Amino acid sequence: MNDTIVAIATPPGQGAIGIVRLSGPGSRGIGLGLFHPSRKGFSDFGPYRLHHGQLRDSAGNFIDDILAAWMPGPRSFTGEDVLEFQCHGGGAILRRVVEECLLRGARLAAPGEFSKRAFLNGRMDLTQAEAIMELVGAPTGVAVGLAGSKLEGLLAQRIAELRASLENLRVQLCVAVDFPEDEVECLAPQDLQRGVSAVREAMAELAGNYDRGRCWREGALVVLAGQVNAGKSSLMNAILGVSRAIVTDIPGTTRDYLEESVQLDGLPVRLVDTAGLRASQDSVEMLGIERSRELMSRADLVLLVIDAELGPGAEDLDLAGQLDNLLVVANKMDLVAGQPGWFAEGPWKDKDIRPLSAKHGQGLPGLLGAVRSRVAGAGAPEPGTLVPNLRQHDALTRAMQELALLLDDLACGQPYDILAVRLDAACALLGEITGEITSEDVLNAVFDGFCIGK
Ligand SMILES: Nc1nc2c(ncn2[C@@H]2O[C@H](COP(=O)(O)OP(=O)(O)OP(=O)(O)O)[C@@H](O)[C@H]2O)c(=O)[nH]1
Ligand SMILES: [Mg+2]
Repeated sequence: MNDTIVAIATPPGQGAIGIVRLSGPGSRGIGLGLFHPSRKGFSDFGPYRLHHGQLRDSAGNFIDDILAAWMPGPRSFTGEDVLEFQCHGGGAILRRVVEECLLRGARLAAPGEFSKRAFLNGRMDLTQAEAIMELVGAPTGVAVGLAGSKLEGLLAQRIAELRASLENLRVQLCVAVDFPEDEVECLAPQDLQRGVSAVREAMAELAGNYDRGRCWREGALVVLAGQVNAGKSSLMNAILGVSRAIVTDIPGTTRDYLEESVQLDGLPVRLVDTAGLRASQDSVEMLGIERSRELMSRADLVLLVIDAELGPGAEDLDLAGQLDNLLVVANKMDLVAGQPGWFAEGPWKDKDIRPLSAKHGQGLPGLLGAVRSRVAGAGAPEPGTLVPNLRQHDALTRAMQELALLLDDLACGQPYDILAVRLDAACALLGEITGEITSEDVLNAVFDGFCIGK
């Protein structure tokens, strides 16, 4: 990390301002070489201030009129010397500034390299670094709040508390192992059992926020599926409020899937219309049906659209037997009088069936309410809820597994030194979440997902 990195920190396209960011020991020197101050008597960048001037190349050619912000380490984002040029926001200008920095010895930053340096220099833990990504990508205000709590370090704090509880138990175990003869206070098996169970429950609660929070963060995947001509595309259009998907009375109209984003009362949803299911010999249609099935397997919720007048077919029965995350939609209710007989038949009578007319809109608000409550349960997570991401959830789950094994071992009367190994493993997994204990692979996996300039 002895070199100086440079990147455009603002998104591509035109904007009022665009920022080029430098970090590393050469930042100041590179900046002074390019910068021509407008203030007389300027001799150097004063720290934590904005300096007005022009950037010029070595031949003295004008590049841009800018503000330079000088943030010497360690009190900077990366913990290193950081210089930012606030230029006019045009791609060619910004690329030109970066090129001039490269000519003066900087190196182009890798994706996420600024944040990685911030982490390695102890300016933030791994959960905070990940929170930057989540904050930038947040689709809704709720998602901004969830990312914000993590950026503030509240998740790291919670993990540290859990880890401290385990380490405390670990110390008491060691005392029992190391000084068995002494009269020092020794942890009784039932106290160990109680202590470990309490931490495990707290971890389970945290891990449980993952699924609920994920939908608010990334959007829930809701897939419209069912037999040909059931009215899936009509429902897609009705939900979107625009005629997005082609609707005809020809079975097999939709051949490839269509995805659109909508918000249901603040809940971000990725809504997908799929090719209708039927036995087909058409190779294109078969590929489409394969995609429909793949999407259903990943969906948070499948809306199984059934033509209420025709009733369910073999494909519908299959799906109803296979999928739990299913909401049955009885469409074309405008064509039937009263409740169709099949509602009360075997596989359907216990299902939540939503009557609808996609064509005329009756039943739509009720259906959307049901979708929202099926996907988001009790509603948006309260502000301050700590929602782990996939990586964090995975480490938590593995730590919980270690504790479950520990409790089994304890019940079998295994000696304390064996139990201590399990406690260590669980602590290490918690340390992986915040990055206190971590491998280069984990770090690369986290920071490679960032874009350049972050
Ligand atoms: N009467 C009535 N007709 C409907 C309703 N919904 C859809 N239809 C009609 O049913 C036919 C098929 O509708 P689509 O929305 O294309 O059906 P789909 O499920 O997308 O069909 P595929 O793409 O072929 O799988 C069209 O003629 C629609 O106008 C409804 O609620 N009532
Ligand atoms: Mg269709």
